[in-house]
Amino acid sequence: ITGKQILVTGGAGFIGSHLTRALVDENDVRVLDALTTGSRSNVPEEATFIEGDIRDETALERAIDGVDLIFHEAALVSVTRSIDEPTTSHAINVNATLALLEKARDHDARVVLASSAAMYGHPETVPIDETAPKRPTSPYGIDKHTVDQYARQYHEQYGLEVVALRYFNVFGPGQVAGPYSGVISVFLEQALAGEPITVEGDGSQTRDFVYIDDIVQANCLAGTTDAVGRAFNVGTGESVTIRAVAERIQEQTGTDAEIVHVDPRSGDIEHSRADISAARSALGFEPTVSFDAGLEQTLEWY
Ligand code: UD2
Repeated sequence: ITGKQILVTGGAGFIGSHLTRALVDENDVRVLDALTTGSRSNVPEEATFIEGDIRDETALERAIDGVDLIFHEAALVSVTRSIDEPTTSHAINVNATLALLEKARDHDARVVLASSAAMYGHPETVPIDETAPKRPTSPYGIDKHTVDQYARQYHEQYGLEVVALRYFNVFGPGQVAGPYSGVISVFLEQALAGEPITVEGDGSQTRDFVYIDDIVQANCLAGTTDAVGRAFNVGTGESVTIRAVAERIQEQTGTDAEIVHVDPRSGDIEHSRADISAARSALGFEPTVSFDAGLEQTLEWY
């Protein structure tokens, strides 16, 4: 993407900051971020930083005014946190996103929306294609399902150029571990600290882990595609068990940390693996980083 006026919401966070760094050389990029989980130091100098919450309509208006392309990455991203705080999840993931779509409509800006595989819930079969039943098992999944539908609606009703990207499990450098963070960052921190690696449940649950560079690739393709008004899975088409993730991390870090099993997580999805044929054919998306290579690069970041 070149020569565009771009807004990245959540641009100080894990996914948003990688995207901002990829865009900033060839475009005018603004970042809107409340710095609740993101950090200012993630935002490159060349980007214009606006500190503000996407729930604040004044901040949102200021951020959107004058842009022609929006990557909407700001969200409450944790499934567990959404179960603890469903109204906060709804306010951020649904209400603020709807306000953003409305402003994008006013300003005729394209929106690339971070949607999620969490909307599928427990799939009947894997791999999961975009037409699979949607039975989300968490407020987070319900919220992402809702905005994914609004995106399509905004295209059909108002002709807004919208693309929804249904991320599977994203990982990579810059994903900071915490109680609400992605499993790979949690396991890596535990392994490096020599603390027990906490597998929730028996570890037989599977996930399709997609490396951050490929998420950036998908977003850049969505920013210019003609295939607007659609939603695409973004994963690798491969999956691994959580137990295997713990073991790979044990090996790659050379830690003495043991793998322990703790209570399974409520609302947890058993199996998840993307069918990415739609993204391949319509966007030209092709994952480039294997799970092991991605893990190595993530480890180097620590
Ligand atoms: C991730 C994303 C979510 C959404 C979804 C799409 C994060 C934080 N969440 O939710 O935003 O896009 O993927 O599919 O990235 N686990 C352990 N031990 C731990 C932590 C987690 O065993 O210490 C397990 C957990 O029970 C689950 C799996 O690892 O089975 C993945 O958990 P997660 O929180 O990384 O991600 P997920 O799939 O709930």
